[in-house]
Amino acid sequence: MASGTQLTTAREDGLLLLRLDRPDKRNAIDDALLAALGAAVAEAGDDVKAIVLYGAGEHFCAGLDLAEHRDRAAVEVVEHSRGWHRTFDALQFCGRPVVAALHGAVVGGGLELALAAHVRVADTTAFYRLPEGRRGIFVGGGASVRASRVLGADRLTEMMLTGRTYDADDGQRLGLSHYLEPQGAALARAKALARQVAGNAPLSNYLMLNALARIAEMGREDGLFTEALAAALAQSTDEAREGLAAFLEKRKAGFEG
Ligand code: 1HE
Repeated sequence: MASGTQLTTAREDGLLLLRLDRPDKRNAIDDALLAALGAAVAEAGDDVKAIVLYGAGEHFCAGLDLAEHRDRAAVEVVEHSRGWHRTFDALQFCGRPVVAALHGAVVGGGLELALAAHVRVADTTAFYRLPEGRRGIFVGGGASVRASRVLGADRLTEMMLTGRTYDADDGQRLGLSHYLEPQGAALARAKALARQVAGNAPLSNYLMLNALARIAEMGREDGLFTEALAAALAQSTDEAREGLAAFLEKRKAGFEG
């Protein structure tokens, strides 16, 4: 287990565990924590098959560290926000499945971070809020894009205008989480799902992680054409032959990589 000042990393079978580790500050993200997250993702070696992201203490993450928030010129705010975008994009498109375990506050930039994960497992203590609109600021960590894709721009607008809180059941219903577990059980489920997903065929996983989000941004014709190319890539591999043979032979597929 390696402990930076704010992010603790550990390895467990092919999983890289990333724990936001500022529980006294509700895991608020300051520049150092953002940099540590980016570095941990960039330095993950080929032996990392999946990433599990979670928070220490009672909450997943309280978003931007407001103590570090100071008067910035507009151009500095743009640069700061673009830094969050780069880091969360690097996580989303790191080529490995990212599974987030959510509990307590999943708030502001914490929700933006969670939405960069591919699989989200919440426990019953999780709640979701975007308080930016009530604090006189705006989202800057990707919510306009990622939360809009999940909630729709209409619901996102209302959520930000009123600063309402969605509880764990709401979050599950709305797609902010994909799984809802009893209190304290999200991390174990997240690890189990990460192991399961990491066992898929590598190219098939790569395409799910990289092609689907991009195809969703394309026009219909381009999307369908790109899908056909991705299908051709996946279906002409040994892994596809193994996956289909395993189904027909009623056995578990064994993928390499
Ligand atoms: C913080 C932060 C923070 C807590 N930055 N220090 N995010 C927010 O507006 C959310 C602000 N936080 C909260 O609403 C609450 O803290 C929680 C609901 C998350 C948790 O409540 P609670 O009662 O468990 O904790 P607390 O007593 O409010 O806070 C405990 C300590 O954490 C306290 O510090 P202390 O030194 O007085 O003990 C808080 O100041 C500190 N703390 N949250 C700094 N966010 C790229 S743009 C992204 C834009 C945003 O994310 S804006 C949304 C920011």
